[in-house]
Amino acid sequence: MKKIITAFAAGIIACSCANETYYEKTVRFPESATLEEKIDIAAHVVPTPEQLKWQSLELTAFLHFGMNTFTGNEWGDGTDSPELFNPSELDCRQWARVLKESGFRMAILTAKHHDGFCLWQTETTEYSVRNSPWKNGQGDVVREMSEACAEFGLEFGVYISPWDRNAECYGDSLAYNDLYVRQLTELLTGYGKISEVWFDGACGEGPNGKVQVYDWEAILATIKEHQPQAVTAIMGNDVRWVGNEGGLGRKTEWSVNAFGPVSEDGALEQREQLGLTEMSADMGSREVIAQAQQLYWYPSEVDVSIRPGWFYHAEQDSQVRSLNNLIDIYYQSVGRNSVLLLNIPPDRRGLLHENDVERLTEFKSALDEIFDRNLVEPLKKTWKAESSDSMVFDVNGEDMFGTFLISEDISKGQRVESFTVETLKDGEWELIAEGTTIGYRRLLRFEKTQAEQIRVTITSTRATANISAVGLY
Ligand code: FUL
Repeated sequence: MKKIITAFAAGIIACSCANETYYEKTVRFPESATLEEKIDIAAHVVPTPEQLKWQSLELTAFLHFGMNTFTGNEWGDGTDSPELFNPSELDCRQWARVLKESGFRMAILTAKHHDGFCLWQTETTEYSVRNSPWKNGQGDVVREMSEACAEFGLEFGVYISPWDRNAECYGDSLAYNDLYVRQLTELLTGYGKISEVWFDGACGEGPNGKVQVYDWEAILATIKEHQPQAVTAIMGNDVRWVGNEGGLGRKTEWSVNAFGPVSEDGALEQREQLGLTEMSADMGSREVIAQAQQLYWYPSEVDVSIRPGWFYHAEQDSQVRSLNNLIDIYYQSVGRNSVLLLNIPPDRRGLLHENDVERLTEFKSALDEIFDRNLVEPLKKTWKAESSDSMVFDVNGEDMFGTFLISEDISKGQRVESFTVETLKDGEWELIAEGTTIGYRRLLRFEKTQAEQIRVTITSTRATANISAVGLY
């Protein structure tokens, strides 16, 4: 039976389950902790239920749509006339249907990008769909998309840029924080369930030359109040930016790491002290933990666009990423313990363009084909592995395979530091693949081969590993 207690001690939030103690989302090490104790604590940091649910979605779509779609910009300066926003046949049901059919589980819409133009009927600014010719100013893209997501069974999220190049009060910190919280509140209270709120990190100076100081405490509290199940990303405190926009996750990806969210007390100081940035290759190794005072469950999200731009530009119609490239990105993101956030920008008609739709259809078929049949018998129960434990799986000796899949039950933390995969052919074991971290999912690709058996060895783990799935495709 799982006994959960919540205890507060020196900033530690703990939950005791049977005889193990788990730390939800963050832990501060006792001053006296040895490295060995720190590693054991690291192995018991677990995601919140919301982070766990988010990770299991695997594929999220990003929809960059707004003023830039009509001006051809990537970043508007907030002066373009609302008159320009006029999709001729906007159909959010088409977006949701295509995304659902392509295997996506959530869609995040740019309700407001840096130009400040709001895609919903806001009371906070004149710079919105209300003053556009689209549907005589009566339209609401956020409403249409939230309803379409509900209809097609997708989670719905919003991108609301903190940086606002239209708002006159931007840079007057108190006034703008107030405006921003009101905008968020409208989105969080008027459009049903919101599952992710995406705050990007881009920021500039306001018209008065002042730099905006965001009130993250108030912003995050607003979300907790109205949509407690939503995760917050990037400048938020549940989901971390992977550090590039090229679709490349780390081979060694610790969801439990020393790179804390900006909103957490002491996190920025620790980043500075350990020299960590979003781009750091290593945020969670033993070497980093040895220097850290605090750890976080702060998993990575890989955001990348299917086209060169984040917004739709007709001249990029022929530059939709190739199928092979998308498959590589899948292996480099979902296959590297991350969620893939793939941007598919609707066009000026207000539709996902035919070229993108075709590529998404191919993407779905290709993944279905790769993962069609697991050649090893699935685990019947969690494999509890200590360092150097192996498990052997029968394979029929005839089928070709080139992908290995392994997962940890991350509800009990992320623990595995390294593992190997060997094949048995004609009485000889041969190493065909090896990896470091596993986490929610690790996929390894190798040259297609056959074998009578495969042997999986957990070569190093921080505590008993909880392997929940093994697959061979
Ligand atoms: C960045 C923005 O500046 C880009 O325009 C885009 O929205 C990307 C996803 O995030 O911070």
